Amino acid sequence: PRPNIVLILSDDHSYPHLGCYQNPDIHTPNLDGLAAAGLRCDRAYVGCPQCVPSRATLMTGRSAVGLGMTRFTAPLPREVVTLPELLREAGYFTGIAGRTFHLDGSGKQPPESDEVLVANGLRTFDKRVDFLRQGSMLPQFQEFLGALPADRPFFLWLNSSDPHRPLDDNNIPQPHDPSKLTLPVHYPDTPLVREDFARYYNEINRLDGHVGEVLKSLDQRGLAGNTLVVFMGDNGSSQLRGKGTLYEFGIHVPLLLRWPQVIKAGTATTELLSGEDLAPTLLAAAGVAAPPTMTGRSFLPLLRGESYTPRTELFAERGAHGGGLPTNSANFDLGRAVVTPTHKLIYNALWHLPYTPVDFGNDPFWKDLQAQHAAGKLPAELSQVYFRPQRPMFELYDLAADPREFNNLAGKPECQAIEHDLKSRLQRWMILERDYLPLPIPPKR
Ligand SMILES: [Ca+2]
Repeated sequence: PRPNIVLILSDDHSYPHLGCYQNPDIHTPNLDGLAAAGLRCDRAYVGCPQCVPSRATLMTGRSAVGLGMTRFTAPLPREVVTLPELLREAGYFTGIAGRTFHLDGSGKQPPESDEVLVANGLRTFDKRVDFLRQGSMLPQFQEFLGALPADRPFFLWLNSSDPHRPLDDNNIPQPHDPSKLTLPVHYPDTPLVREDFARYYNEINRLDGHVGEVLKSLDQRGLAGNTLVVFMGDNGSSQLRGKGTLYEFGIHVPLLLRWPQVIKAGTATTELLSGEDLAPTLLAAAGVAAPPTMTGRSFLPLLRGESYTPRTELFAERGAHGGGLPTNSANFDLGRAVVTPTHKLIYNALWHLPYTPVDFGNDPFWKDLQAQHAAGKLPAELSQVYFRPQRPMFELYDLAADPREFNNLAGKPECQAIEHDLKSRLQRWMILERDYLPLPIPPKR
């Protein structure tokens, strides 16, 4: 029989923040159990470091650039067909629930935009699925299960609100102790940074409990055996060099898949996987052909333990964020990145702008870091990374040798060949995706 599919998306969650990724501090028994019963992907990347465009990529198997979704408030064009629609056509009962307000170009729009969206029928998701809800993930999951027709497989996309900011205090019974955490390697170590980070871990622990409830329900209803469960982050953590950036914490996310009888338990892969690959993979799992317009590629062979041609590169895009005016690089930044098995090249088209964090620019730990930088109290290396007045136009990192992405190799004579190779790959992709940014390799004069 065709499998049911449950896709659980966490909101703002970078790769290393799960126990199963050898994180020594965080307590995520349910997600670790999911990984142990299936496939753990160690190098999965999303197409964008922000909700709306990344989710559009996941749902369509295409890049945000190719979709024309680089402005955060853009609605998905009606003519672009999404994963749940293709599954519905093939007989699936389909739903989207939980934190879903960014489907049609983000929730809060001014009346001037609303008017245009309504008059032109640009809010489309209620027509794309059988079951659409916005709100709390767990009760809506139960409601969906209650609405299931007896004779059809189902697809449900469940969107968690965790661990998105604001980070709640006291949200779990046994909170993480800030003083005992091992901070990420690119982090300054201050008491306020530790407190914030512990609160972030607490929200991931709460998310883990919710995932446990979902898995328990599937078990109790006898559905687990024929259900492919996918867990993924929609983009990286709202943390330093995370969400809104093309560094690892911005685009490298957790991805776990459990499918009894098909995926061998306890397996792991270091293959490069892109957010664009999710839709074609889930379609293939359901036996549905992916439309030729999808640029992602199915990794179903990896799930089946069959021979798989590895990706040699993937791409990511940063565009406008939220709905604000372009007053800083949190609201508006233009970047592109290419990632290979060993390296990453970032192209900052708005290199003139300093780094402004997304979602925590007013939080106490960031204000404190700003003050410490101004007083010359931060280590010089960290001051340079977080507070330089302008960024380089190009950044090239050896991801294995330099996981912090601090040592920019762009412009170094000994790295010229690899820099040119990565720029050429990015150039090719930008041409094919009809990117509007200037290409990274200009004509010779
Ligand atoms: Ca997000």
